[in-house]
Amino acid sequence: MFARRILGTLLLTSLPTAPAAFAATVNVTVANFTFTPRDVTIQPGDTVTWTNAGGFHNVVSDDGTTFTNGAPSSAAWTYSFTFTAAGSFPYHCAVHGALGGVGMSGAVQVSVPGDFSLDAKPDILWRNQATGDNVVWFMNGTTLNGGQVLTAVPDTSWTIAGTADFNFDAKTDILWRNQTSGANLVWFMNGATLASGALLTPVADVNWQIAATGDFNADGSRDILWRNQATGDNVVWFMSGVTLAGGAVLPTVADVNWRVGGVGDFNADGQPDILWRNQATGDNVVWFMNGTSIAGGAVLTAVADVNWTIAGVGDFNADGKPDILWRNPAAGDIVWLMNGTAIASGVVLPAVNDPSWRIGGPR
Ligand SMILES: [Ca+2]
Ligand SMILES: [Ca+2]
Ligand SMILES: [Ca+2]
Ligand SMILES: [Ca+2]
Ligand SMILES: [Cu+2]
Repeated sequence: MFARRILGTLLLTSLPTAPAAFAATVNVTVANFTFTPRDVTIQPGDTVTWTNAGGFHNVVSDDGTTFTNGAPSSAAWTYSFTFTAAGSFPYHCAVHGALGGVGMSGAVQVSVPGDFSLDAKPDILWRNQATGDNVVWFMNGTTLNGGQVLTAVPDTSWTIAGTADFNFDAKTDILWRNQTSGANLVWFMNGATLASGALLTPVADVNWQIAATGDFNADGSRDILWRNQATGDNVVWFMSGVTLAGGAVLPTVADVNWRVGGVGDFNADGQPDILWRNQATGDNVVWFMNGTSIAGGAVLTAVADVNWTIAGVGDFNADGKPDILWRNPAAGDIVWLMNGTAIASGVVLPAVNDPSWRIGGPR
């Protein structure tokens, strides 16, 4: 039924011409014998721009070939490089640093959020909220291509709240929130293997839920979007790795039927936008963000059947445009491959009818 409606929408809608993909830019300041921020985590297609704010410096990748701005200079130079491939790209200043993180050095980590198989494609992370089992589906685009059982977390107070790189190693980590104690935790992952972890600042009021993650202030650290499901308040935590470094209050959405479905750059301006779904009306809306300010918005195709929830946002077909993952335990799950805010096509995934299985990412 739902799939048929998607097809109908596809056939009846002439797709608008999408803007050229314009990915995010992260700025690094070069001054005081330091690159600031030293570590950044970005997605394929994103750009890093270095600006010399004082001193005799340059930028050269440790491998000597991927990128360099040329000879050291005390001019007020600016240099940009767009990272198309996933991976770790350490770099240094040839005058004041050296290979391997010595002296004046930094690193750019490029990864696809929600990628646990390290193929630069988002996978689907599942948690069973009845048993505490966790499983990742390795996806090849929208095709299920194997999977792996992760460490179980029998305490079902823990929910999976996000999937992104929080420790600057170009590998997606798992953000957890305990909906009883208010504790927050990141599992640092090595692919689909738990390597270590870190506690984040707790939030005792469990009306606050982690809605999604995204780099809202373009500093190369993934930030955390919170929504209070009692008051409708919305807040972004600006993170520095796993350290809370600041925050911003977003407009309140008092009607708590509106849930955040995910974060992605739906208008291709390089800034993460916020996808909303109203679980009473079935309406879907995107806020186009300028940092943490609303700069505009768009209405997406409504899905009147509120048994459908938005389970994640990720670029499943690697075209640089965020796609939308829908879950309905009664029907089977669907990926909307998006062209901006228009549905380009819909793909039906293998059905998981047990509603205890929740999708934890990509988000
Ligand atoms: Ca990581
Ligand atoms: Ca950030
Ligand atoms: Ca945007
Ligand atoms: Ca896509
Ligand atoms: Cu230098």
